[in-house]
Amino acid sequence: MFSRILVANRGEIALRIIRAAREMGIESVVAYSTADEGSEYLKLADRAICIGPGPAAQSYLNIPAIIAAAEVANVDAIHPGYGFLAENSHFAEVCRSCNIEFIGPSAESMKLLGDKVQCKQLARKHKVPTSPGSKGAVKSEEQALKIAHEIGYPVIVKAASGGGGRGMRVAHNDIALQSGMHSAISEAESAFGDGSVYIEKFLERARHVEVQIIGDKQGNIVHLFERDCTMQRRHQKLIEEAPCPVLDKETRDALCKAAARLCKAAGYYGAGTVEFLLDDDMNFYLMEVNTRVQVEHPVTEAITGIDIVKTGIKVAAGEELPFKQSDVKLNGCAIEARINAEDPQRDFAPQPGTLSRFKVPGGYGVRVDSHCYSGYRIPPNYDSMIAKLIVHQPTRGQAIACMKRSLGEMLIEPIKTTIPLHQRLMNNTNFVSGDVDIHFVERLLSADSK
Ligand code: MV4
Repeated sequence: MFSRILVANRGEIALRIIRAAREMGIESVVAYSTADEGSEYLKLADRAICIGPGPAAQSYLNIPAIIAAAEVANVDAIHPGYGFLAENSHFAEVCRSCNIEFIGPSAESMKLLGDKVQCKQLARKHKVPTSPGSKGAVKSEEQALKIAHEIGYPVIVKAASGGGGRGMRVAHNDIALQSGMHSAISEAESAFGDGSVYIEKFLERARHVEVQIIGDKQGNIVHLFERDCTMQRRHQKLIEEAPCPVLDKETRDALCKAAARLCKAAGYYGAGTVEFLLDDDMNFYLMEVNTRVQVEHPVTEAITGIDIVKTGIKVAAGEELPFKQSDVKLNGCAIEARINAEDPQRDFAPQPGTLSRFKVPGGYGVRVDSHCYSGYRIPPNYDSMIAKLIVHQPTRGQAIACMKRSLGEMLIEPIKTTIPLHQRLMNNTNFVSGDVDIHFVERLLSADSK
């Protein structure tokens, strides 16, 4: 096992990793930017090393600075958390070439799965359902129109190197497809330095359902069931829950097995997530694979009793998975609400500033993952998530009741947060009955302004 690891991230996920390391008897060294200087979570690590100024490009994305910190601290491994460098295969390669383990998959499987065209080809080869569309990258406008006429509108143009909704265009007709192709290509070129795009049938009413998987270097892959992340806005998830409330046993089994099969085919190890769209007829289609630990991993930890962060560290150190697929049992229902420092009244504008009061709920089945406290200053440089409130109860109805009670106890002052929106959603009849799709929150909010 590792003696010491570097945490190349900040905020709640840095704290999550520091805590896991401490419980495992591993020393943690946390890298931080000057914008995070003085933050309490830094004191919970064994050591904190400043890697640069506030802007992420000069600190949390600065590979030479992170490697220098890792060398100075003499760590055995680097945990990238999520965001920043977590899905950067070049970073994984650099770490390993410096004889520092990257806590995550191989650079090869990151590259393979991170390229959506290659990922989709691998999926088709292994009978993982995908939305009908181009077999590979689409090179010309004529080719795009031909495919659209074969599969029928609406279609979606996606960047091969995209993800999380970046570099996508939906088209309902030829004219929109022609302009959508051009804007998707130029957006992909400037954002990812790779202008390859592909086309598929656009599913109009679907849920976002994703499968947690974890693999070891011996080639074992286990799924930890699914999460439903349908409640999102502008590709930012708001609420995640496990299991998916509308899935039957047979579909769940097929979905989870398909995800594990795809990861096995990619030679995957570490924690990962296979994202799908699920339609009303219980058909599922691969969207993309996230080769990292995700924000919403705690709901899966709750329903399986498996610590995903600790298991990820163990497999990175070369240990075999300590459980088999048949050991993994789905227990109860868990819901996570992402508490963001945003003003819903001002189109969710970020709310940096100092928290005069930060009081979190507790009690049976309640978990709060946050690096915040009264007196904490939210820096303006990073994303606005300040806490995750996770509840776990035997049934979904009880989980919703527990979430309402917990949201009611949470006191965050003086800044605006997404708590009132969560309270509204927990009382929404469509959310409660499970009658929602990925556009639900945006439809609800746009109805407000009418
Ligand atoms: C889709 C889709 C419908 N049909 N693909 C969004 C992020 C990225 N992971 C892929 N995404 C989608 N892919 C097909 N074939 C719907 C989404 C999607 C979405 C699209 C437009 C506006 C909002 C959306 C929210 C979630 C998912």
